[in-house]
Amino acid sequence: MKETLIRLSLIIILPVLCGILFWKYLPIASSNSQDLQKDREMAEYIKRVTNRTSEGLTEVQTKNGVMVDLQGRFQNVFLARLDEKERLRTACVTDLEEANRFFKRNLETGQPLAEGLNNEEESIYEIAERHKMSPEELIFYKKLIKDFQEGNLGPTNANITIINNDGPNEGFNDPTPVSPEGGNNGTTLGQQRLNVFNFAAQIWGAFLDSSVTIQVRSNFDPLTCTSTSAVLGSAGTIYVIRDFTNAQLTNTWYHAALANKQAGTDLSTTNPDIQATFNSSLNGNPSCLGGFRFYLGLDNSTPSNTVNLLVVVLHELGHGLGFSSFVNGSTGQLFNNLPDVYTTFMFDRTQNLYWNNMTNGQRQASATNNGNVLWDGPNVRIASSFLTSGRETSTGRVQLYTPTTFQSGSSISHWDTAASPNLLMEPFITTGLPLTLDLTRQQTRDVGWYRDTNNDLTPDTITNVTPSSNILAIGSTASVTWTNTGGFNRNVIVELSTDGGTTFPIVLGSNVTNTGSFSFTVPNTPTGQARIRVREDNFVQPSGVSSNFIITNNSNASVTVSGRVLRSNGRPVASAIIRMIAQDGSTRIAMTNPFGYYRFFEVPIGTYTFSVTKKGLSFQDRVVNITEDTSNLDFVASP
Ligand SMILES: [Ca+2]
Ligand SMILES: [Ca+2]
Ligand SMILES: [Ca+2]
Ligand SMILES: [Ca+2]
Repeated sequence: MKETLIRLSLIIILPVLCGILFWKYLPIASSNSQDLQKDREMAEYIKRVTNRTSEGLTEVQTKNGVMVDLQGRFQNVFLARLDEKERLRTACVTDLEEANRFFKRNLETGQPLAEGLNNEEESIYEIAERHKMSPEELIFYKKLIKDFQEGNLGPTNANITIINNDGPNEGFNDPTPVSPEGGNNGTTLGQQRLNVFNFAAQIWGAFLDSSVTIQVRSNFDPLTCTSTSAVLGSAGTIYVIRDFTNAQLTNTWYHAALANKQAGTDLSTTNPDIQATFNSSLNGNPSCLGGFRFYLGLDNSTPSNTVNLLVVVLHELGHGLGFSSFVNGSTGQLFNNLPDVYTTFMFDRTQNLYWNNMTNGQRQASATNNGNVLWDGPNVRIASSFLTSGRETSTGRVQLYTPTTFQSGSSISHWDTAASPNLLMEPFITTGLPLTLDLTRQQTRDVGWYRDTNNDLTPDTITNVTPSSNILAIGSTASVTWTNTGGFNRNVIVELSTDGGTTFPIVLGSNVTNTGSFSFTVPNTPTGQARIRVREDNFVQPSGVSSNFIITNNSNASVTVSGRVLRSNGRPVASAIIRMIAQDGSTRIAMTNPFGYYRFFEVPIGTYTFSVTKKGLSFQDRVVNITEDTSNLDFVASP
């Protein structure tokens, strides 16, 4: 498919979480006392707002718990400067030392930091900023590259093998000597190309689970080029398949690698799964894309006049693994009159229909319904909130690329260019894409790359989610434990519901290391219907939910419980026996008066089973969380 290179101007969006300081200074020593005075003011400010001690702060007991005013401390500070070429540089820092490094001088003394400067960390800020990554992300990828070079990248749950399909002395076998760049230590052009492919395979392989090796038949060949445009490469599944053993959907086409995963076996031993072909002409020759070449570094630092091969390969592998539809968008016809798994998640909000339920004419119209065709998969929906555009806010669905003029190869099988921040699977490769596979990971999970750490064809699960007590006091430290099955060990998000599990709006901890337990401070959300959910961070499954428990601010208090016992016709029942059974089995008994009323005094906060008996009548037992005075706990006899 044709890819177009678009150079975007750099737009800096400062995260709102950070305080913003703009200090227009060149990174040189302060040359006069006035500048030094301003530097010292800034240093004072940074020290104050990044102060991470509670010394001198006061605890105040309020009606809702113990409160500490942080007095402006514990903030992150976003700094900006113009560099030697008057380009904007920004960095989010957490202490004065980082700020000094960013400005390349000691703000308190004016001394340049050329000597003591940690160039490595300095460049992390610069590179991270330029590529719209956080320094943490950049450090993560630097480590990934190091591990790759040392051959110990992991965990790898799916093996992706690059099959070198080139002839002697060309493509992956091109013997032209090259210098190392961006962590790629291959000594020939061919080796470096192969290293990029293998690195992309490792990044995808570290995310996906499959017991079947994914085979990518790969070539570098001379492809179309003009002085202003070029085909970078193309890739796709080598075959589609349906109704195989364990297929999640019947009568539905699947990409080869995904089908093999679900089947647990290589469904075509004669065929690899994905074909990838890239343009060997993009080599700096001015007649091909104005002299651009592929950047073969692994560090996502794309020099000018280059195209980042790693990003393009990650993108193309994404298509081959499941990010593509097999519908003929210009006619609306399904592939052999049956849907493919991708189309079952395509939703047209104008027609209010999924693509697999449309007529050819409806699909044809939908293919150019710009901005109104959405990916509707649960994993994408739960993880898409980082997008500031290209997303339906109310549902989390994400727009697919359906421009008003149908573009064969680009339309349908990409995210909409409206998505921001830019996504790996947008149709145009832009600089600054992270290597995280962003929402593509959720998309692959939606189409059926379920988490299966031990590759036994049984999805991983989380069970036995249990809080440390059935009654948690607001402001206290509590914990939750859970059991991972199938070897599941990815980071989790721990969320709280206050409505019995209908919604989980409170995040207790995100990106939590999966040790099977997690401690947290009980938030100020009194409820008798608290539940904790533990799930893979950023994904719907694996997931486990606790039973209801109580969050209260008066756990030592006791309350009054009262109500009425009635016949099914609404008339009162006198002399009915109400048993209130605590979780430790202790039981208290009350009897209704002639008007059907009963009452328990001095009931400790807790969970109780209520059981009502009266000769000739039958009542359902009820389990109730008692968190406050309760006056209308009524029981009505079964008719
Ligand atoms: Ca070739
Ligand atoms: Ca095969
Ligand atoms: Ca975009
Ligand atoms: Ca499993």
